[in-house]
Amino acid sequence: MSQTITPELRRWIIEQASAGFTPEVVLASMVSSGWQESVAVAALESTLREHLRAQAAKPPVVAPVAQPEAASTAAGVPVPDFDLSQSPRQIDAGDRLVDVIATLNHPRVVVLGNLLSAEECEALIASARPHLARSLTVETKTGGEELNPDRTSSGMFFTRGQTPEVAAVEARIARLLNWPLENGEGFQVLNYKPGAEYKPHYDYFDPAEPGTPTILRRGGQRVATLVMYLNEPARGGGTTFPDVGFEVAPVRGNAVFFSYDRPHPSTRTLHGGAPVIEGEKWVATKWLREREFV
Ligand code: PD2
Ligand code: ZN
Repeated sequence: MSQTITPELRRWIIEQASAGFTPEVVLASMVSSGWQESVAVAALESTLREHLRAQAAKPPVVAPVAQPEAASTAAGVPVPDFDLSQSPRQIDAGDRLVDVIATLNHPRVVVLGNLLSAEECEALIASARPHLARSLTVETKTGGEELNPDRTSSGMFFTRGQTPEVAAVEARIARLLNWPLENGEGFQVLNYKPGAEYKPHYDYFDPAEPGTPTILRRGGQRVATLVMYLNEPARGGGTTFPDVGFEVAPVRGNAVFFSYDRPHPSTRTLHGGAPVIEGEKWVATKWLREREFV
């Protein structure tokens, strides 16, 4: 029997988390009222993730002061990266030569050209398009959820290996980064119409948020992001890194990679999707976890 994750359920999950119930308690309560555990875990994870995003998009109430010592000075975890020790112009992905366009060390950012062929970009868009659903955002004043056409993109998730193109690109990424394919989440495809944007945020899960322990059970923290551009908006839609005044133009087949060895702003990986001004924007995002993502 299939069970549907309704807006009411999402609202209830956020209320429970805001009231201080741990994800385990919320999960147990859902299971005891008849939810399949796998559906309940998926509902918890996606709802709390959206909630984190909306929270991250809020302007800070006070200017950040000193960050906790341990978080900024302790050794970080291993993260994926490309072998760029010899400053190669191109790197061999096995089935394709990929261009190295630009690199930055802090934050660690690598811009790649020609990671995907035009045909792969088209195929990913075509197989994602029928499954797009508008992202929900949390209305910051009321805590309720609403659709905001100016500020949200539409999205969908592929599972790993779901289509031949997904499988080929995943294998390419695993080889380039020397990071196990199993440690990757399925691609998320986002479509932005004119006016849509993705406010600056961090991709790691905030350790202080109540839903984070549940999310981390599926493969640990996110440690890197690869945003792949599937088309080219005529104006706008760049990926921005506000801490360092850096912006990557969305060029079909290109990608921007960035890594974060700890879930902390000291990584300088605050990033956003600038508003699309003309045309539309399609991206596929790959998030890499510390361990196997199950
Ligand atoms: O579409 C983008 O440029 C973008 C910007 C920030 C995507 C993401 N974050 C993401 O998918 O996390
Ligand atoms: Zn992001």
